[in-house]
Amino acid sequence: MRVVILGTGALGCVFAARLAPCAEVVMLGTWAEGIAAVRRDGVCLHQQDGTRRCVHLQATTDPAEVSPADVALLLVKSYQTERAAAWASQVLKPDGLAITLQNGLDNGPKLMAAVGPRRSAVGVTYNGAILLGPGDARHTVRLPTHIGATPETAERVAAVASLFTGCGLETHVAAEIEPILWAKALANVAINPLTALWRIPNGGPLETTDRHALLAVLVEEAAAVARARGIALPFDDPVAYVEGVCRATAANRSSMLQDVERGRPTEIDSLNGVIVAEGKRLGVPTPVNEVVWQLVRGMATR
Ligand code: KPL
Repeated sequence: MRVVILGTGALGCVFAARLAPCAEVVMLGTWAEGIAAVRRDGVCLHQQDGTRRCVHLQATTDPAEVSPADVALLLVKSYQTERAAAWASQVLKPDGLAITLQNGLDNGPKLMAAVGPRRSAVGVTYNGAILLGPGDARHTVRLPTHIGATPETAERVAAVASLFTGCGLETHVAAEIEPILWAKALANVAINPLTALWRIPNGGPLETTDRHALLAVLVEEAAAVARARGIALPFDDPVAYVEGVCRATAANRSSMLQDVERGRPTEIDSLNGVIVAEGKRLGVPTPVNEVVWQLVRGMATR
């Protein structure tokens, strides 16, 4: 199977390095330094035992150099989805499948618009990683991935899930992806901005009652929006669920904290921004999400 990974960030490196022994993997991205490093040294992963393993594979900034692919995996930042989706449609075989595993609530429709519903799938990954340098990452959180299937995509999604699982990236096929997507988003709308604003790891929001109180309000507002949309969340207590994500990923630095530390734009518009917009549309108040959204938007980027 030829798998094109769109994105050279932390998770792009993790998926590329882990899938390379089982599939023909190509990394496609716009970050010239990241692509150059992979071409030179391979994509490198720091293991939990302290060793570092590099895998050589094709890496390019030019979609025209990529042979038609069975799978295009979107792991770019949510504000880069349109361009990545256009590239996916350029590199995919007519019966290929483009899968978004990105953070955010607005990637699926953008992907579908570019490649068509028969060639797109929405997924959710709980894997976490830290980018240490161009083409160099540490896989910090090893948790499952879920990919949504429709009757039209079921066979291809099952093949991808079995490939990923066989390569050590536990992946499940989901008949209903929306509840899983929203569940993860509830964690992201609280953990990501709070860890980025306070510069703390994922376990930090549970450390004081003040921090926890803000986490709980963010989650409750977002859960109210999800329920108003008719999403059947896969738990009764959203705050307890997000506390569990904080504990399971306690030492990880969230992707938004890593973005802020690098002076890069964040995914806040696709997270709290969507909660605020959906809240307005559905008549659900989201004042705390709105303030946090503006606070993160106001942070300086280089
Ligand atoms: O998805 C994440 C992220 O950092 O973006 C969590 C679940 C918070 C793990 O770090």
